[in-house]
Amino acid sequence: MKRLFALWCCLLLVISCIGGAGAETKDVPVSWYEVFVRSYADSNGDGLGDLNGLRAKLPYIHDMGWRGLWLMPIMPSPSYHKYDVTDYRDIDPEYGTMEDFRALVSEAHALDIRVIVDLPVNHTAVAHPWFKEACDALRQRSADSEKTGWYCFSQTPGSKHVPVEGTDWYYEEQFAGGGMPDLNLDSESLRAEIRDILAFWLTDVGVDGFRLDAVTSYYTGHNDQNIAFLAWLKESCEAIKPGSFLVGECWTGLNTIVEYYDSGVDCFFLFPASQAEGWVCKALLARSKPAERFAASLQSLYEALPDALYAPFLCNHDTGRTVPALQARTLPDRVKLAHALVSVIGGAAFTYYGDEIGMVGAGEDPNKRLAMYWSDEEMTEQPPGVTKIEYAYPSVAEQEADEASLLHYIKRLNQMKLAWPEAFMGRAEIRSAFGNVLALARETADGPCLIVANLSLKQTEVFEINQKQTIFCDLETGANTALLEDDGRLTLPPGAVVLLRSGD
Ligand SMILES: [Ca+2]
Ligand SMILES: [Ca+2]
Repeated sequence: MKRLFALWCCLLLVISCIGGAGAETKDVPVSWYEVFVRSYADSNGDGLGDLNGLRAKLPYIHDMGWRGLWLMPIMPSPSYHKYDVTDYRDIDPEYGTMEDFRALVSEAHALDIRVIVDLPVNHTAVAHPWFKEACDALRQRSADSEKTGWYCFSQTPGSKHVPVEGTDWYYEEQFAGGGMPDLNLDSESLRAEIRDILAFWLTDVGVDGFRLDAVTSYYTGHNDQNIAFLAWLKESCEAIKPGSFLVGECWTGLNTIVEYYDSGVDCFFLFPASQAEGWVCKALLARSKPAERFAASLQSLYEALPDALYAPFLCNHDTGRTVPALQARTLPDRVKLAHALVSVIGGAAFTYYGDEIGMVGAGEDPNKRLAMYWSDEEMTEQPPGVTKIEYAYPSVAEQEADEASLLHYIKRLNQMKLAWPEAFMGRAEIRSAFGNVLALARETADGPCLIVANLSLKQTEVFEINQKQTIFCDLETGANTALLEDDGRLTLPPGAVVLLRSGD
């Protein structure tokens, strides 16, 4: 075991010259929280989560250690999920008013929490006035309506084409059956409108950026055009409000995600690390060599995108929840470790609401968007269309009363990251990956750090650490704590993640 860290000291000198993530990422929060407002917290007793309900939970979010907040769409929409917008400059009445939202943003900022909103501009709702005006113009055969140029109309039928009633025209709809006509993002006048919408939210309302929905569908099958449009979005936001944060949903493999970073958009969700088939779950469910497996995945990321801001996550509103993916209904320690490994990857790590208490849900979309389980007394209505309502782990109230709970673990994880954010930002050097133990090094402004993780739920071997290292922070899934002895031997309890720094 001694060989693992034999070169530790001299290698540190090497990485101190390489450096970490770019300076521009330094201010980006390392811990983000995704919220589906409808299922989160209800303030007015109508059963639906709303902005004032969420605002009342900001102290909880802050106390849990999240410093970034992504709200799924809050603009007016006929659907429960609101990814089909009818007005890009307002708040859905189910969620409250623009004044409610301004108050939410203001209070979040006072708590040092950044707020980004979902921006679905691949498509609108069929009920959007733009689309109605466009269809009316087609029916009246008035070719001069500006709005007909804002959608992808065609007179050729196709698998993604839906007839426009009363005409011989079709509209393109990439998300079939949703009543969501695709916008024609080549239209100069539509781009001017989108730019105004960006300015409205960034400058007038004061949000900190956007989560960009369905970026591979802007121009389906044409990554180059998608990337060019994203570059235009990023440049527009920078011109409006420098430092605006953009994260894109590019639901593809690593090679394609790498290409999308050419757009200049701050980051793209790291789908290859997420879900049951992703890096984290695969490593933790492996029969052997979890550290080698996980390290190989990390190495592929660090080589492909050495200087990027990453956006790792385990699950979101479109994917199955983490607990079922990990086969961990009775294994909270495995869930804890999975959350830690997401953060170990480095970057702006996103947690989906409810994952901090091990909520479950898979299959139909509404099952993945269940009411936040605050307590048996405090919950919103379930989303329409839900086919399975199940809570495998205790409520927030119960977990708050239990120091050993998943909730308290997530809180400690976020606190560890807040104490030394740079230790969890950007590319790392893989020091060692052997059996169950992974060791990663990062250079930070406060000196080099070493993260050592036990990827198994067994008490581990003892490893040798350079004697100038001290434990900065340690995170355990159970009651036993990591032990660094004077002779440099480090003992790692089950699932332990230890952050070390150079001794003074
Ligand atoms: Ca409500
Ligand atoms: Ca499209």
